[in-house]
Formats: sequence, C-alpha cells, structure tokens
Amino acid sequence: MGNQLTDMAPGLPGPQAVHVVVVGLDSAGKTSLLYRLKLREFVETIPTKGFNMERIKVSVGGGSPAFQVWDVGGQEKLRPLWRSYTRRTDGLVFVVDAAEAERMEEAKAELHRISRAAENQGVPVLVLANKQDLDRAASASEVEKVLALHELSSATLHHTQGCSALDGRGLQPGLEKLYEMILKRKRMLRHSKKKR
Ligand code: G3D
Ligand code: MG
Repeated sequence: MGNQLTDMAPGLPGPQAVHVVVVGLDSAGKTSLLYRLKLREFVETIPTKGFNMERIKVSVGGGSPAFQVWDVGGQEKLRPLWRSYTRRTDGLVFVVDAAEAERMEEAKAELHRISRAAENQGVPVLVLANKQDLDRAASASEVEKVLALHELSSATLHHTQGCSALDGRGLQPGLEKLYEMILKRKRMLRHSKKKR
C-alpha cells in the first residue's frame, strides 16, 4: 500500500528509497565507510550485535534518496548471515581492502558466493576498492580483474570504484553509479513484467 504513488506513476522522477547491503571481509573498511557517510549527513543509527544499520540521505541523480545501509560483520563465522540481510536488497556493496593482496582470493570467493545466491541474482554490485590513500593499494581496475567481475552473470550490473574511508575520495561517484545501476535494473524489471 505504501508504494501506491510509484505503482501508479512508475515513470515518476524523483528520489526513491533504496535498500543497500554492505558486505566484505573483516577489516576491509565497511564500518569506517558507513561512519564516513553518516558524518556527511546523519539520519539515524541503530547499532546491534553483528551488524550496523544506517539510514543515509545521499545526493545522487539530482535527488536525495534514502539509502538504507546494512553493514554486516565480515568475520568468517558471520558470513553465513550475509544471505539473510541481502534478501530483497536493491544493491550490494562489496568492500575490499585494496592494500591487502594476500586476501584477494578469499574476497573473490565470498563476492561470487554472495552474488550468485539465488535471491541476489541480477542485483547490481558496487565493488569499493578501499584504502586508496595507501601507496600499496591496488587500483580499481586491478581489483576488478583479480576479483574476476567479468565472471558474474551477464545480467548483473557491476562497477568497481576506488575509494578511501579515511579521506572520503571515491565515495560519491561510487554511490552515484550504484544508484544509477539500481534504477536501471528497476526499469528493466518493470519492462519484463509488462511484456509477460
Ligand atoms: P570492517 O568494518 O570491514 O571490519 P573497519 O573494517 O571499518 O573496522 O576497518 C578496519 C581497519 O581498516 C581499521 O583500522 C580502519 O581504520 C582501517 N581503514 C578502513 N578504511 C580505511 C581507509 O580507507 N584507509 C586506511 N588507511 N585505513 C582504513 P584498525 O587499525 O583500527 O584495525
Ligand atoms: Mg565492521
């Protein structure tokens, strides 16, 4: 019921609330990124064991949609939980510590596992190659290659963005791109519904 306006006028421009889940290995920088975004425009905080949830207003695409961001713990024992948070999400943000070459294989395995989960098929993926402030950090295109993003299903929109939670670089363009991909997928889904 709450969605009547958008249901009646699907082409209606303007900000739509989107639901985004941030995952990634432990110490990739997820909580730091969330904190960084929150400081920019704070709405609400609900800290809970194992995950953090923030509602953040982000200025993208000429509007300020609310991003509901779930930051799910990255420790190995918590990873099975990712699936329950990513159910019905509009977008996945996968954070990688670009300065830690030794854990790239592990990150790749987890990224592909979560993106291929039945309920996440076709959900747009933003990979944040974090810690670009460090000299040894791999670039976004290197990270994209090592994580083999081209191996994701062809229906999955994805983008890799270099960023730093420390100085904030890359975050705005990353979120812009994610929002763009989310809207694009929503349009594609509406089209395929109409055809049926
Ligand atoms: P997580 O939530 O993904 O587990 P955290 O990761 O946000 O807790 O960050 C893990 C460590 O990486 C923290 O350092 C944090 O300060 C650091 N970090 C996060 N983002 C960046 C970044 O962009 N650049 C740099 N240089 N460091 C970053 P500690 O020392 O507290 O473990
Ligand atoms: Mg954390």
